[in-house]
Amino acid sequence: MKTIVVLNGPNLNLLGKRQPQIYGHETLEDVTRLCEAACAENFDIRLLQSNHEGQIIDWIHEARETTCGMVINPAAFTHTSVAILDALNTYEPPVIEVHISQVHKREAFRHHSYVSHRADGVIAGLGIEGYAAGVRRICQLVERSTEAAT
Ligand code: DHK
Repeated sequence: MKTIVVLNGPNLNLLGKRQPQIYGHETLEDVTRLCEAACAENFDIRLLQSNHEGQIIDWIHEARETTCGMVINPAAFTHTSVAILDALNTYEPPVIEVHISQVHKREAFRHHSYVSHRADGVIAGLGIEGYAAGVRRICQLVERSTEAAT
């Protein structure tokens, strides 16, 4: 099994309850189910969420050795964290950045992303369906690179 890590930043533990007019009514458990349904055979999903920047950085470091790709919604850390960008720059497999909301239609401070300096793809505004699209893309990239190596 190849593991795809789905990392979530601050306040996403409240998904479904928090500003549902922006983030929807679905929960992080729904995101897990969606990601599991989206991933190809021989892949599994490890979904993690933390409100703490250092914890997310530690998980990125751990993921270097244990995962084949990453879908990350860094939430507010997207717009503030050089430290998460630096951690992602130590991670070699593909990275897809996801935002549930269409951040470019929102406040100007949400328009810049440090994580986009590293991400191989960026998805915004598809609701939680964006995570599934991210997982499908990781599977495709990993399968292509496996084929190219054989
Ligand atoms: C989630 C957050 O918590 C915000 O801080 C970001 C992102 C947008 C999202 O759309 O998933 O600005």
